[in-house]
Amino acid sequence: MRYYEKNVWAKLKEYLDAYSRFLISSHIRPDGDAIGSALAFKRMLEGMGKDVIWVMDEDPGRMFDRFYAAEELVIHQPESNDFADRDVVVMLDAGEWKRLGNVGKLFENHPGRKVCIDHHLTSDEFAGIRIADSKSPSTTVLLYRLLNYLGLEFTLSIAEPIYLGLIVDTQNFHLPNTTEEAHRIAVECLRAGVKPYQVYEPIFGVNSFSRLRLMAEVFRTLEVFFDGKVGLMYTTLEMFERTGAQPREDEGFSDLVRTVEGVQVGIYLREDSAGTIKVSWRSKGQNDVAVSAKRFGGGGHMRAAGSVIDGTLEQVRTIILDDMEKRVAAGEIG
Ligand SMILES: [Mn+2]
Repeated sequence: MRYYEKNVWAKLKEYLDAYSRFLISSHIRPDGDAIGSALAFKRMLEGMGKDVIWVMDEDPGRMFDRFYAAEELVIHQPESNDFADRDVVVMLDAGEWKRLGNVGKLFENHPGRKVCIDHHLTSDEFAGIRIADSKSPSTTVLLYRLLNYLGLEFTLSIAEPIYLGLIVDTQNFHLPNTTEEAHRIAVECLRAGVKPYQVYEPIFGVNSFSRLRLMAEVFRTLEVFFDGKVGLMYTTLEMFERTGAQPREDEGFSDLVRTVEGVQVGIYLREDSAGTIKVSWRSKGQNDVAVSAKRFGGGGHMRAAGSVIDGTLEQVRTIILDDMEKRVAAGEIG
């Protein structure tokens, strides 16, 4: 553990010692790290005798079924949940309230203490504790560090969600964010009883028929620009309808654009609703796409960032490509 973290862990421990009712959440369209960090944190706190409610803005989807029991999660109903009795609200794997969807508004206005544990570059300012390490491969790695700091037992029920966050955010230990620590924690997870195949299979080993049909559609839209340095593809509402794909079945499409030979920045646009486009940037090497995402009101990491932009697909495609054209010309992308 790096020494600078001792202070923040000590501050967090003060909260853990002083309070007993926690409300935790992680980002919308949750991935393995969002689910894994919430579950690991919840179970760690429960092991300490705390009362923890895990709330999400939406159902995480079937692919995460094996990782938690239905009663461990509350899906937020803005009309009926206010969680006023909670002492502390904790945002995991997200740095900005808006990344929690409607839960974010609830957290931002909540009278309780506020905590954020995250590894993204962008974050909201708020009074409370912010534990953010953008060099950490996953948020679950931060929770492993916390567990060690607190001297808690590394049980299978905590190890499995930590491993889940690790394999999803490093894409099975191959992205540049994969560190020695990531591998060391993986070893500890296996020692605690995690079966890698059982975690891998529901996440990476299964494609629905409708997802593969959607994939056939999205590849038809693939284009490259600026001497092949930038790749772009998109999906429309109509494609989802035609293929029967569910909203989350385009997971990983943005990463596929980046695999095109020569492409430095891969962009994936998804029409979320008429007039709202989700943009995902993925890059290689030193190409920083968080810069572009921030320019359009979004955020993320250097090599993986996103934003939601109002406009038609054609309008958003034009402004995103304009930005790329300027950045390629300025030597920022290449
Ligand atoms: Mn993450």
